[in-house]
Amino acid sequence: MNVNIPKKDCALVVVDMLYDFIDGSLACQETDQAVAGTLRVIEELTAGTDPDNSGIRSIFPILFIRDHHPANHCSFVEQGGPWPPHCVQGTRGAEIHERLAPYAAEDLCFCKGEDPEKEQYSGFEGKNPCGQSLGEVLELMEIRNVLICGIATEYCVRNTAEDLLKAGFKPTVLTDCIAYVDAQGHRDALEAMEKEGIHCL
Ligand code: VGL
Ligand code: ZN
Repeated sequence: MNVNIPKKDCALVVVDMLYDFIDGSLACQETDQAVAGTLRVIEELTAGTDPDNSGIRSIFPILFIRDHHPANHCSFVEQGGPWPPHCVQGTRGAEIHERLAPYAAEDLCFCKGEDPEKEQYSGFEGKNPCGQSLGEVLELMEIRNVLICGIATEYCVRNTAEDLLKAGFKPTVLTDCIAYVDAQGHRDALEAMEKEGIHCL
């Protein structure tokens, strides 16, 4: 994919590319393609533009969202919620995919779903280790254009994109880089997002 979007004022947000959504307890569909697509996009966005081919890659802001639940989270079936236990703090299932993890700076990782009583699909209010939210950090970085990839289209990707739009950012969902729970749900979510004014590229 060619991301024909100006890199100026732009960041990539990688949503929930965590093992439980990739191959674990809540494994989604098309996750291998989504991870590979995300790696391709990162390669493109960080490709060096230096004329002497020094091999130095450019800096491009990449922010990560992590579903990060306590073991008794309300969204788990045992607590009456809809999901099997997933992304429990301290487990492999809550870790970022190993090919993507090298790009994840600690202060640009935002955890959500940490309150046992609250479902939190959107990454917008996710918090980094300093307690800053994704929205706040994007503001501080003077980012306007936000590319979004990740899992799952119908839940965290959609909710994050909608919150970004509401807050005045320009979200673009990268459709080669997202995975989903249900194929029809995925298509419906893309259609709904387009109608709302979220660019799906
Ligand atoms: C998600 C189901 C449960 C998501 C999180 O991030 O899309 N989906 N928890
Ligand atoms: Zn969750």
